[in-house]
Amino acid sequence: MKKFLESEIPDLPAEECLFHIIPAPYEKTVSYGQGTAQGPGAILEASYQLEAYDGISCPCERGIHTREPKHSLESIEHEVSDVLRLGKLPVILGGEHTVTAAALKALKDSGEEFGIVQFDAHADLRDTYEGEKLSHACVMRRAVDMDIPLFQIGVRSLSVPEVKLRAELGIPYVDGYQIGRHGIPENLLPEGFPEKVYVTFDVDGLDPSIMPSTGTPEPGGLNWFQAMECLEKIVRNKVVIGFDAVELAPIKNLHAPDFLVARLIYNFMGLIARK
Ligand SMILES: [Mn+2]
Repeated sequence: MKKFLESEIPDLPAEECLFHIIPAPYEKTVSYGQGTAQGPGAILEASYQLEAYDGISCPCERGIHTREPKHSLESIEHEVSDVLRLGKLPVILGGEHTVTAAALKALKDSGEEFGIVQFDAHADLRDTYEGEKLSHACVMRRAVDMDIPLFQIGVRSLSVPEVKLRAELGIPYVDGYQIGRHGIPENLLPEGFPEKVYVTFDVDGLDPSIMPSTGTPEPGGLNWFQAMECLEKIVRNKVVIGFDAVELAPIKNLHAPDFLVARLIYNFMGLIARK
């Protein structure tokens, strides 16, 4: 696999790089379209087309180190732990959404107090899915089980038990239709949300018109500028301790969505690096 932005970045030793990319081509429980195992490779390949200058600055000057791909949840967790030990910022490239559970476990074990901001079309709050507890459709439920505060952005597909669970636990959210009608709220995250946040970006949170390359697309998602506005607001008010981009299932000969994810990651790095 290629390295993120390898064509442009200064050659810094790994331990000096702020961002540590962990490719996680894990795909076990995908329910509809397949192909997320090809996600990390496609993102890294597309990153070759990025410019070092993101429009405002050169985030790559802070160092981007791409690690070897990790294929199991255990090895992903181990890798994230290692990045955290170095005091650096893990960036996980999925793979199905389940990989987030591995990252959260590593963060939790490191003793970090944090909340999760989830971009997604789906709530992912089912207790089990097709008999599986560690499924992409259950990943945020596992976070709730770990007592990690959760905020959901762009959701528009939920089961009735998920709606009930949200109400029962008071899980805060700004759903797809709210964003469609009113845009991004001035104060995005609720008051009292943890100071440190992990951001999990399921690409199906975006509208299928710009993100067709995903297994379970849903109409009514975020557009590019809405996604950027959310990321800006998160970085402005919180400390991002890690993030992932998951569920990209590349479509052959359709490069725009792959490039979109590479660009989204790089812009997010820019916001973090400039803070
Ligand atoms: Mn998801």
